[in-house]
Amino acid sequence: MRRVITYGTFDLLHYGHINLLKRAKEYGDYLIVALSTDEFNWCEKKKKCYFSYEKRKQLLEAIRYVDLVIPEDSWDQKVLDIAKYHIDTFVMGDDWKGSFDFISEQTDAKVVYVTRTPEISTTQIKKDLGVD
Ligand code: C2G
Repeated sequence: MRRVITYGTFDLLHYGHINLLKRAKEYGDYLIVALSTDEFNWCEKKKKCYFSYEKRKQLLEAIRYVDLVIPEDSWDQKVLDIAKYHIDTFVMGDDWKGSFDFISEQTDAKVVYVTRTPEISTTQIKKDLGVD
């Protein structure tokens, strides 16, 4: 079984995220999503989520490409996650290109950056809705 992992906040969930998850799943048979906790988002990413971790987890678990959702509560957990879950491929959108190359040096996992869906973002959604 080829195992894939990806990381993110996924709030507000939109089709750019779905594209990412679909593309990530194409690299294997089992996709794990490490979902940023509310605390990690607030303290480390300065992001205030609209949906709580539990609600974002519920949404992700309903997506056909996703097999398991685990918490992301540290920038430094990736190498340990890859060992713990026997990950073959680490996938992120290419807005992160280069940021996680160290993973292929420190683990046997392949690092793949897939094209980010250009025209959609949570920031854009909020702007279009006239909310801050
Ligand atoms: N993404 C995308 N297209 C978009 C928006 C997001 O492909 N229009 C991808 C991002 O590149 C990322 C994933 O969807 O791979 C999740 O995006 P976010 O929820 O914004 O997560 P981020 O803040 O990038 O957190 O440790 C890594 C971090 O947790 C990543």
